[in-house]
Amino acid sequence: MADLQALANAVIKGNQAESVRLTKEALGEGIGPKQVLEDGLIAGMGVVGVRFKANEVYIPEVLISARAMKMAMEVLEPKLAAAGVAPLAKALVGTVQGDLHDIGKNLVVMMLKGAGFHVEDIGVDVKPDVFVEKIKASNAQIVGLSALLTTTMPAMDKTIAAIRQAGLDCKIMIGGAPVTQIYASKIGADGYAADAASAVDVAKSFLN
Ligand code: B1M
Repeated sequence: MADLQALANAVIKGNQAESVRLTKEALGEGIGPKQVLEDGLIAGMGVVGVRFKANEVYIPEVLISARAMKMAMEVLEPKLAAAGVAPLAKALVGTVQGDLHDIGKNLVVMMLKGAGFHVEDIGVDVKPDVFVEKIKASNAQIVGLSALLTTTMPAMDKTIAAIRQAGLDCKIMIGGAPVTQIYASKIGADGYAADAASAVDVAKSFLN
């Protein structure tokens, strides 16, 4: 009998083979893909997020768990689509113009995916008009901007202005080492997250 707690534990431990095996086993036994996702994979990544925030695990462990989740998702995704299971929301995440740092942004992408969001990663050095174009194309409800340089923080301001100017109906969250809640409020962002796990909390708060 498939054990979704064991699947969650496999994700927590970052055990790719076991995550894939248990996902296949659960589906094979007729457990619905939504339940496998929520009680297995998302439950596991949720624990990783809580431990990361509490400094009980660090970036390498998060990356390893996210990799295990990704492998299992490859098995699960077609079944979710066939069952008509919708993601929590569509999110689009990028590093702003002039900035090439992407390690933190990639973590945010992984944690959001791990929490059940559909995420489009539009890369680094993204110009404001490209954000606008991609949001229009994807209908993303949540947009995440990352910046690691004090010199690229103003690009966040410009990007938010361009998104608002285009009249797009989306919530915008920002983050990155030099960014603060004070700055987020100043430039009109809807939310700020200090780390990748908190980015999930902020994204979920936008859903209410
Ligand atoms: Co750069 N760099 N770098 N660098 N680099 C810093 C950021 C710096 C602090 C180093 C230093 O001087 N001590 C400094 C910035 C100083 C400043 O602006 N105040 C700096 C500089 C100056 C530069 C260059 C200008 C150096 C040069 O060429 N003279 C240059 C700029 C290039 C450019 O972007 N145009 C540059 C280049 C690079 C590399 C390419 C070599 C490389 C980036 C590789 C890559 O990302 N693929 C690099 C790196 C690795 C760093 C350090 C060492 C590490 C950054 C990192 O990945 N941290 C960094 C010094 C440091 O932090 N110790 C430094 C780990 C990552 C997980 O953390 O990105 O903060 P972080 O993400 C966190 C949170 O911030 C948050 O969640 C993440 C995880 O919890 N978060 C979000 C991030 N984005 C978020 C978005 C959200 C929410 C939360 O919502 C959407």
